[in-house]
Amino acid sequence: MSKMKNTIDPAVNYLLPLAKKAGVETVWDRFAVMKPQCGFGELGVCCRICWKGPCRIDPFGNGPQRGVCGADAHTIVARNLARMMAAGAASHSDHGRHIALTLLEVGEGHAPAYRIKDEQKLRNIAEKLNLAPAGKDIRQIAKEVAQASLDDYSRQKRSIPCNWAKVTMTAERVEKLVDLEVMPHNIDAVIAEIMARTHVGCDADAANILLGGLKGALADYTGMCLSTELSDVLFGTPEPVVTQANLGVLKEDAVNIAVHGHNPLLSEIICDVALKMNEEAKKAGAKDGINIVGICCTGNEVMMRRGIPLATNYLSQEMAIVTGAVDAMVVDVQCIMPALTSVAECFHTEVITTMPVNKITGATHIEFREESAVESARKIVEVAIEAFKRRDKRKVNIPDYKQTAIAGFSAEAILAALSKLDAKDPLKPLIDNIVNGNIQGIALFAGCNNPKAIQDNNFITIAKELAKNNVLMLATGCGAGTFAKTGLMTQEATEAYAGESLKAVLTAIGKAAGLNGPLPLVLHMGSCVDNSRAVNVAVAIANKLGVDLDKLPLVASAPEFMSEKAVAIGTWAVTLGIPTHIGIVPQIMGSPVVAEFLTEKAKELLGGYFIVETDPEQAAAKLVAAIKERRKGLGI
Ligand code: SF4
Ligand code: MSK
Repeated sequence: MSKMKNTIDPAVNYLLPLAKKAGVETVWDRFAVMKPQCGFGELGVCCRICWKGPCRIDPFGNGPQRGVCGADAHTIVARNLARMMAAGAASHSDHGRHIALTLLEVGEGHAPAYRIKDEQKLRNIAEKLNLAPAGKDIRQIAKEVAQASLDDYSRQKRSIPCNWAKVTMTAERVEKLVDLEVMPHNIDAVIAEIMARTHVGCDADAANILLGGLKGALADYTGMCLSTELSDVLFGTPEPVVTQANLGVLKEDAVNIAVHGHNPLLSEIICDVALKMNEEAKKAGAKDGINIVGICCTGNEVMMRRGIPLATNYLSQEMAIVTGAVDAMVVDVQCIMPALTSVAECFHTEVITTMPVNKITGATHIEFREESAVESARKIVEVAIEAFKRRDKRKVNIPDYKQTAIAGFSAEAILAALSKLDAKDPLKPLIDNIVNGNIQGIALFAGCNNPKAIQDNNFITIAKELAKNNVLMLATGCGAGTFAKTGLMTQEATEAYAGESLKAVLTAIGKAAGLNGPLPLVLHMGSCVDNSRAVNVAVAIANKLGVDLDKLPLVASAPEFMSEKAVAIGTWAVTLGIPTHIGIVPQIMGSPVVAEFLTEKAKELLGGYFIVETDPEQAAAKLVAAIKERRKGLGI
């Protein structure tokens, strides 16, 4: 039997044999020895919620059909799933809280490392949140916006929806979600409610638990919206920028610092400080000074705002260290493999953790605090320079693979490009082209990599197929990393893969916007939290057409997802009315009730629904069919 390929990334394929030779264990090695993975876990029918368990339900009906307390497969699967949504919401929303608190500090005149970079955006947000910003001092507005955002973590009145959820959806969707009682009033309370209702002896009705889960997913959405928008205020709203992606962006003659994780509060300051420490790096023998590169979503954050090259995405983070050229890998929160420190043992790389809630055994911990951000960043860069001095040149193997990538298509940047075609009504050219069929629909690619799929392959296969079918594509997270690494975020990719009518539209917009050719085939919208940017665009279109999101020819796909955050994102996409494809079999199949709820009942209730398809070609066909169905519904 032939072994399944691990990846289609040429840089990773170059490095894997070197890792093996050096005795470095990778994510793929660990995945291989984990197989066969537990069948009960795969189906979601294992319960460890109390210590009368663990209990597991026999999926074939021969063994136990209830846990010791009497919970059946449906209850167990629904509880496990809802808890994943709560964890996803907690992660994104904690990130959001961190940003909102920093904005408050800036408004109060503390946190000297930060400032308001996009005043206009702050004013627009204040308008949106009905804070009457006219005539107010910008720092006062910052305080009020921060406070209105933090209210979404503390409101006790259940009848008042979260500010950010309410102002970022269509009015019809808000009403629907309020009626269904899934609209969050307080992010933290909703997460706590999920944990409470899934405690032993509580909610045992699968559908009711799932509704609780939807509320948790919407809490995730809320945290994500405020996180994205307030990050733009502090660090600037992304605009298109040309950069490069894949491990070939590492430089042999530079101190290479990889920033990895999610929160721009840290990486932005490191970038600022590193610029000023180039001379110190040169004195240490690095003739090219300091080279910052990004990994995962921190990579997306600094790529779209600063044009910092992206080294790689989730699954190949260890490979960055295997190049032997990374002097420091600086991590904050989420999606950081604990294995990094073991890989680093074979090299000179310093893995530096920075957050009090995120330490890794074997890493150097340099705590990062907003009030002393510059000092921490300086210390981190100094450690990287010291590590560079210890670098073993014989171990350096930088793969000669990198691609051009155009990043930074925020909703504002897309509207700005469109306004060159119609200054008064920027959405009109886009909507006209959707209505006349030149653009058949819009697809948002999101989510991670997962060793259960060949790395990057699902993303690329589906995208090429959708391009042929004239679907406009947006991407975030590690999916965006995939497209950046593989050259699909370029004008050349549009020429090569877009269907004729899509190509004509992308060319018309690109030329009007002053590019010497079309827009890239896949538009880079940012990190995981930036999925809300795609919702901004979709809601603007829906409002203009006078319909809700569940009528638009809009689909989402997370073809290689793995994280709890991705579970939450996929679920809020469905809850907002979007058909959402997942390319990894979800751990819910042990309950036909849960599976049916998410793939069928959700459609009746919310308009959105999950499409589960592991074959990328079939998945593309199903996404195109979903778009066609929506077009038919609109009579276009
Ligand atoms: Fe078993 Fe019920 Fe405890 Fe779950 S909650 S471990 S099913 S006894
Ligand atoms: S980092 S959640 S692997 S997208 Fe946002 Fe990538 Fe998924 Fe993490």
